[in-house]
Amino acid sequence: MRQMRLRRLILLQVACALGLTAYLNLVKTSVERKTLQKAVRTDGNVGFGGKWSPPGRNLSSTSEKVAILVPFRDREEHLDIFLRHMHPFLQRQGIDYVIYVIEQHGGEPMFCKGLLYNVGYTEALKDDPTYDCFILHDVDLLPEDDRNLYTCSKSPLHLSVAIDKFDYNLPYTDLFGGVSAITKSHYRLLNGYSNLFCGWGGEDDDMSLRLKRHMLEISRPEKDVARYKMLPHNHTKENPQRYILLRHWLARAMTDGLKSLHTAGYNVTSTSHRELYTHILVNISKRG
Ligand code: NGS
Repeated sequence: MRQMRLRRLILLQVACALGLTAYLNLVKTSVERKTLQKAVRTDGNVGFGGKWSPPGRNLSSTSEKVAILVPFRDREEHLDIFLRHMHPFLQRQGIDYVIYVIEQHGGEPMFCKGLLYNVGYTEALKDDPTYDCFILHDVDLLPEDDRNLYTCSKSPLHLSVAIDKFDYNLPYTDLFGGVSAITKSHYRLLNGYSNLFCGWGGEDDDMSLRLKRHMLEISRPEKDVARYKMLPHNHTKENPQRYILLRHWLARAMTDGLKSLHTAGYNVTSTSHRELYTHILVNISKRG
């Protein structure tokens, strides 16, 4: 209490020196900072399984339901930072969301991100068929600006436009990797991701070609809003097959994806509701 009075007194003294406009700005900043601190502590409001809805939302509400899909393997320290950053961020935006972490285990040594997205999409819809929007999210990317809204639009959205690793510049126009938002119907129309890309690189470029095929243009928020910090990590093993796979993308686009998921050599080991996320554990057997 004493501290608050002291802070108000200091603010008033500064106000005399700076004038009324500057004083109002100072108060605004101080209020915003407090709101932020409060929001950072909202983890406690997250429902089991990493679910949250804006207060006052009821069953008849028409607001969009968003599933955040995060493919994952062996990056516990990233996941922890990611979850503690994302829950307050999404709640400040008033998004009705659930975070799904789709974890790979089993005999396949390479990380199969596209397949994990397809499994995440399918399992999330089993969990709740009313999702309208899917956010495809790397675990090592943290959004920096609350104005970068995690909702879907008519066109597929590429949200991670400006990453610190690339000096906040987009590396190339067709990039769809990192963080993207896509509606349920577009994801189905595109036949999801290819299941064949295991190891770093290419699965997002293959998806980008699928978008082109369906004349779906990638939309992007402004560069000064769509800013991300990338958590440091060792380079993931590259996929040596990626350029060969990309060369034949069109021949695979209709079949390889959601439609061939049942033959993709995986099974869901368990689905559990953890404190800050819904965990989908996926066994992927070694590819031929
Ligand atoms: C391209 C990769 C994409 C990747 C992008 C950015 O070269 O899959 O770099 O990567 N394409 C191929 O390898 C064919 S990043 O440094 O952000 O991980 O998304």
